[in-house]
Amino acid sequence: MKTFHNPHHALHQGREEMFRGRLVPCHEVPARLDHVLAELQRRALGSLHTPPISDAECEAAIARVHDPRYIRFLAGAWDEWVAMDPENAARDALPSVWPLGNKHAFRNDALPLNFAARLGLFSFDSGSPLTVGTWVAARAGAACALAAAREVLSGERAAFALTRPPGHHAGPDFFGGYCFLNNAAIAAQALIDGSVGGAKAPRVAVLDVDFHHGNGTQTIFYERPDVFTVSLHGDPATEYPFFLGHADERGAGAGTGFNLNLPLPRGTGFAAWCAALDTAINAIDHFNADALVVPMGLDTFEGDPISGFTLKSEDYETVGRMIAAVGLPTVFTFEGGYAVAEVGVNAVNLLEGFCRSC
Ligand code: OKP
Ligand code: ZN
Repeated sequence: MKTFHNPHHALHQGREEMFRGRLVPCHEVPARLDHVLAELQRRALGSLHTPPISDAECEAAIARVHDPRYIRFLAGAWDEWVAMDPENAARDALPSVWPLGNKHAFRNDALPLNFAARLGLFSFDSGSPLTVGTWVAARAGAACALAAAREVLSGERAAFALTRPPGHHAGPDFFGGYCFLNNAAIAAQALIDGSVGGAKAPRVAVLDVDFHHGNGTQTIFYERPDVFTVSLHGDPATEYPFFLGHADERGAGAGTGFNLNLPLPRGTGFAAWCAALDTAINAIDHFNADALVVPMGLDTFEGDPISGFTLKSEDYETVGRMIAAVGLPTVFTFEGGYAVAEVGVNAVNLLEGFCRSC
């Protein structure tokens, strides 16, 4: 299996996030990816590559998923931020004001001139600092996702997009939850669009195993019958991102029946988590997908500092085997996992479990 890793990931390095009423050091740090890369090398699992994708190809793939207005904002945000005040170069831009979606409350159709207002319009939390290298890092991450999708279109069984910032919380026109571009959605759309000798995967399943609900991916594909989005996650009644991820969200319009949420209570252990994974896999089998995208979060780990499940390091190998048993060409994208010292072992355990049984 090839891993496409993001050579620019460390250009995105947030200083602080708003967390329980204080600014605290960011949980989503460059060392996370470095640990995964080091563990892949140590265990010689597959081969490591930087994505062989041009900026133009990459931006075309991003534009298949994200709104032009949002992409323009994201690409220019840092320069705007610094142009307002040269001292901003030493600070990250953190959103702090948002238009509610409530009827007759605030408008989101008029694009404000004010930068802080646009930062809020295009985001949903104050945990996701925008930094000097956010756009370059996120764009290179999308290239990893596209490269992994192409690898699978060329007939390979699987590929891994090892990138940060993560992606599954990013929607068509918003960032949040440490995510700016939805790498899993970009991979899914690239599989559907096809290329590499004309190969296509017209039906794609997304199996999100991160602790947090993949709200961005759900939103992007909510009205589409060609992408079956499935997420197992902490119950949004108590867990981030709180406002989406309930079991009754089944898709809308032509997409009705093509979203499945399996919320689980805080404290869920491996046996109950596995039972939910089984349910997810059965539903995916029934959908008859041509390819699978797995937003791979390792924050279900017992030692994760911001999450609430209790999976152990050795459990991830079983998870990998179960995902392999789906029998589909598979793209993995790196998502959460904030027990930094363990995230490499946990990620590679999962991938090794997958590779061993296919
Ligand atoms: C990202 B991924 C809000 C901060 C709350 C955000 C968690 C994002 C997780 N002020 N924490 O799904 O691992
Ligand atoms: Zn997460």
